[in-house]
Amino acid sequence: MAVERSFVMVKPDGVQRGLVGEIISRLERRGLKLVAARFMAVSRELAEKHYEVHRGKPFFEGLIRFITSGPVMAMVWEGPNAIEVIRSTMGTTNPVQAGPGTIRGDLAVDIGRNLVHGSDGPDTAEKEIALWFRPEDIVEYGRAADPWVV
Ligand code: RTP
Ligand code: MG
Repeated sequence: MAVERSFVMVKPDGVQRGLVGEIISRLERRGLKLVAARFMAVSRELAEKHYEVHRGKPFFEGLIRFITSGPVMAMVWEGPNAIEVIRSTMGTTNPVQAGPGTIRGDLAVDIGRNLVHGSDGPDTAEKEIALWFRPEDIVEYGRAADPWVV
């Protein structure tokens, strides 16, 4: 079992709807550990770098406008298989297909307003963490709960 880190962001819709705590709570209750967090406005430059793979797609411009439209909660979460665990906790990209019990399946209905981002693989996780955080912003610590989770 690999301990991984993933970049997670509560998107502007999640902040505006008052769901930051709900989303953090679901990840905490799953057993994952928060190791970095930054509540921040997103510049166009940062947004374009983050979503570089989508440049040229029809939804790119709208996506950049959306993600820069208000503050986000940027975080790094750690845990066994954290990347896949977070993706499954979030639910599918389009909330219409997301299963009940997932963040998107319970709390969202629109693909362009799907509340949360989580890295989709180890390479993107590493890139995204380096894009949003400095190495010294990531806190290494043990928790009393750790041996009870794994
Ligand atoms: P994210 O990167 O935001 O975590 O979402 P994801 O991996 O589940 O989905 P991805 O394919 O990376 O798409 C990034 C975001 O772009 C918006 N999108 N809109 N057809 C569309 O209108 C469309 N497709 C994607 C979504 O908000 C998606 O989260
Ligand atoms: Mg993605």
